[in-house]
Amino acid sequence: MRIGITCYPTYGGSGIVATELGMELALRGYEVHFISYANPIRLDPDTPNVYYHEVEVSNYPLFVYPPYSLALASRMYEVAERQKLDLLHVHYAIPHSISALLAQQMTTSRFLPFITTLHGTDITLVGTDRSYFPITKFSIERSNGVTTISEFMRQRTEDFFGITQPIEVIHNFVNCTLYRPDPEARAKGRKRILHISNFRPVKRVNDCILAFAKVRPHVDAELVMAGDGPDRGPAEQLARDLGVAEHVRFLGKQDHMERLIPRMHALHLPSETEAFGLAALEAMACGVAPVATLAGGVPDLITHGVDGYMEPVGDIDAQAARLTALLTDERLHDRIATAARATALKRFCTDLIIPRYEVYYQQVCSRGSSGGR
Ligand code: GMT
Repeated sequence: MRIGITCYPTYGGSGIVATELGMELALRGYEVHFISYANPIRLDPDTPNVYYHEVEVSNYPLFVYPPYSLALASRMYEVAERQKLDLLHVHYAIPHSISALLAQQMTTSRFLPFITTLHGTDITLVGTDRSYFPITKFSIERSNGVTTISEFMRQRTEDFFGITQPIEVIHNFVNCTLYRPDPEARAKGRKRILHISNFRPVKRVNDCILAFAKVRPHVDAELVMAGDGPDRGPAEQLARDLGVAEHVRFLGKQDHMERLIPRMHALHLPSETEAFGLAALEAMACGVAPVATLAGGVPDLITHGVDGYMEPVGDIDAQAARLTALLTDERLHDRIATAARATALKRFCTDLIIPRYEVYYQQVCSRGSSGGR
């Protein structure tokens, strides 16, 4: 089967999932064509059966807002025709889904189905913006298949957009061979708490600093902040204001998370909302205990008190208490870390989840143009 995949190629979770999915499918013999404005960051160019097609958006003085959605639709259509694609699979609804619909309509010689995977803020934030609501609803309804990454997202999409067609929940996945514990690396140096995100307001990055300042009096720990985004500056300032700056390392964007994560003891994910929490899953696969918020789709992943913790959004004291306990109580840490790895292995490994996409692709393609969802 030949598949065109479109995603945001930067550091967001949806781009990571799309890229890892494409590479896994390619290993299983699919021909995978990434169509995007930049090379997806985790894409290994050496992977056989993987191709990359850049979308070029010309900038003309008349265009205050360059029409990326149109350039993308044209490129999708061209690639689909030339490479004889069987299917388009777009990650993150806006604007990829509507571009895929246009590409489908331009393809008059045959039926070109497209699947939209909803990842998070395309529904929880952006899709609820008045200016995006009608087009997001329309593009979801017109998709030949829709998947999302947690029960919460499915429910939220149905309730908010009034979508009645079935939405398939296919959880995010992790390569448990690549993401694995490294007890020796972890044993070296101080205790370490990790935060990974794109530092947007929804991630509540300052809560990491506030909680860390409450952990410090109990344990000589270090906070490692991986990623970058608009809230990085304010978080650095807060660390200085609270007198913990010398114990906080801001790493910026990182390419090889599988090398960084296993050195950590706990992951702190204090998000306002989180459709799934891929960062928490990657941490769990590495045997790093997650302390997250009870928000969105996180309960699909973490069982509170068993393989991690979920505390209320903004409850710094509760989050700091969990982090302190994990860093000071060796037996507790081992129990949670071992269970976290077991959860990743048992429920979210690549080998369990990728076949779900394969089956879904077959279903969508076999329905043809007349088959509704
Ligand atoms: O919204 C973001 O933080 C980025 C977004 C994305 O689509 O790039 O991440 C979402 O997708 C991830 C991968 O499926 C999920 O693990 C994240 O929970 C989700 N983020 C949010 O819902 C905030």
